[in-house]
Amino acid sequence: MLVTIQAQPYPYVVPDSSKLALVIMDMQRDFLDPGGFGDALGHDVSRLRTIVPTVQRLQQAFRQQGLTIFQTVEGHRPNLADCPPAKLQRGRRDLTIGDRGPMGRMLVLGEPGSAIIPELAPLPQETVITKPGKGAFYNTHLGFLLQTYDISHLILAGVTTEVCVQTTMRDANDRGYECLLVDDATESYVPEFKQATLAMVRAQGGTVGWTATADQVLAGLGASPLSTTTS
Ligand code: C5J
Repeated sequence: MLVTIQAQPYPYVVPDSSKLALVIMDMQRDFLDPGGFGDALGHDVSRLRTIVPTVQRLQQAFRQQGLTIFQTVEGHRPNLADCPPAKLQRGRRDLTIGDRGPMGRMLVLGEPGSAIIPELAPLPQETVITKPGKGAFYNTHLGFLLQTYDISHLILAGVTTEVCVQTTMRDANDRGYECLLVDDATESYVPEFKQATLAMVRAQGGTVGWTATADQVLAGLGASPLSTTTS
């Protein structure tokens, strides 16, 4: 099915919906819940929660249409062997990566804080990419999976807009993927950073790609813009 989404800076066209994937980034407790990594960095984590219903609507629409969904989780092995010293030393406050907080060791895979929030829990057949870096391609098999599934178009959602989402979108763009960032399904701890990222993405005729609202994406997919989920 041809998909046309009314986007900025101009319509985003997908020749066939089978080539489209939704990539939901890092909607994990460490970034969204009090006591997690985002909180330890001194951020107001409640800002990120505001997008959950919108991301759910996208997730539900993709599921209903049988389209591909990936989720990502930022996290490290328990021995932190995949965490470069430069990352470990950065942003040090009272607690940092690997330290024990109320949700277990921060940004360590398998700990309660690394889990995707229950509202967006993946289905067993959906792929979760664990990544040690900000971008979803670095040291992961996302590129391999996209090639395997013959995906060429990525719709991005999740957190945080200017860090993991933007890093992934720029990298995907360089790899030849056509990327659209859903502006009300991504959020940042710093509102100005989100707005700047959206502006940068669509500047110069779409340097990095497109932006659109969730309603515009759902309309393009022929899904009801008002659909909600109860889970
Ligand atoms: C950060 C992320 N901000 N998911 N990670 O460290 O954006």
